Amino acid sequence: MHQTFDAALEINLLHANQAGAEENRRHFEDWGITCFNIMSSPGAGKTVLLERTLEALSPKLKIAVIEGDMTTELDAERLRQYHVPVIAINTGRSCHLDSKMVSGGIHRLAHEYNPSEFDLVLVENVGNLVCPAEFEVGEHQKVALLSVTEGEDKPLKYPVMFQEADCLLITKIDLAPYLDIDLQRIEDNVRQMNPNVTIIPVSAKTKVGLEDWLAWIEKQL
Ligand SMILES: Nc1nc2c(ncn2[C@@H]2O[C@H](COP(=O)(O)OP(=O)(O)OP(=O)(O)O)[C@@H](O)[C@H]2O)c(=O)[nH]1
Ligand SMILES: [Mg+2]
Repeated sequence: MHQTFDAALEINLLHANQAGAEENRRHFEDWGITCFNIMSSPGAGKTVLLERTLEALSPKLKIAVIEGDMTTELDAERLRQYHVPVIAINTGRSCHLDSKMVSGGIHRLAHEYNPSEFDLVLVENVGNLVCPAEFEVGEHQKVALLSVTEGEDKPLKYPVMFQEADCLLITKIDLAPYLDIDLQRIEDNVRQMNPNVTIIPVSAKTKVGLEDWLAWIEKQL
């Protein structure tokens, strides 16, 4: 009885979230904005990747960031140094952004700026390899990061994130020589979950692979 009730509640929750995500996407499209939802475990390198991305692209593209964190504005403050609008959303006890929270961020962006001026909105989700993949926020593409330090088996153990991703970045590849890790096995495990996903190995530290990531972004616009 309880299980049926819980399942029905979860379905309603996801339906309501989906409707909100579609409304957010309509706003983005009215304004000519492409939106990426960037997701990973805590510490896989989302904010550093955004720093390198803003450094490279913000001179030629008009970019805004929606930064999801449970309690702090630490990541938002890091990204504000790149002179782009960064809308910080604290999710409190929630382990992911949902479409309603992002809708609040979109309204703040539209209130403070002319949204039609933007080309790209980058949403950094809360660090979590499970829940963010279930809740669309209105993005056009889902970008997942998996760092080499997390282990080759993660695509098999946490499949939804890898099934949902349009682009999968294998991050921190500069650390691979110091670990007992097989990059090819990571790729094979990702492909087992999602045969057509774009896979880009990168290091934000040495900048290896960054050109491929930037080229992928430009292709989506
Ligand atoms: N060696 C190395 N370290 C990296 C790389 N990218 C990120 N890091 C380090 O990994 C740590 C976490 O990076 P963040 O960018 O803060 O990770 P995050 O995914 O934004 O973390 P949360 O927002 O807390 O989920 C930091 O100490 C970074 O310096 C990389 O390419 N190579
Ligand atoms: Mg971060």
